[in-house]
Amino acid sequence: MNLLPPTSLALCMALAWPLATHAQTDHSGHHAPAAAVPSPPTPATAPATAADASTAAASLPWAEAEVRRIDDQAGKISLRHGPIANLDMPPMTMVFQVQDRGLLARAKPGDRVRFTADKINGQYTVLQLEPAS
Ligand SMILES: [Cu+2]
Repeated sequence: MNLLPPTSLALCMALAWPLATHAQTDHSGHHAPAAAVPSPPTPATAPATAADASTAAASLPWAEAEVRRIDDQAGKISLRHGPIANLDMPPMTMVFQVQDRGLLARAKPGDRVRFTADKINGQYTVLQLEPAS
């Protein structure tokens, strides 16, 4: 008579604890992956191709150039440019596409400018352009 209560209590505890811990780990195990994914390297590699055009512009290194020619109709600009780090390009004179033709209004032949450029759809394209100070 004296042994029953402790035993059933111990049994109760033994059953309750594992259940409680299982329920907790199952739960957090369910939520943890979804919440943890944004911080590991996954997002860093994902934007590589998709978000190139918009997000990359902000992080591209600026290069310097002198404007040689501007073709408003074709949306092209000829630049005698310095090294372009992200394109691994040495100084040269060449023609770029311009992503936004409004940029062409900000420069005229002979102007010193600074600009960012990237290869978009196989074409060297100016993304940002402003007068060099
Ligand atoms: Cu070039």
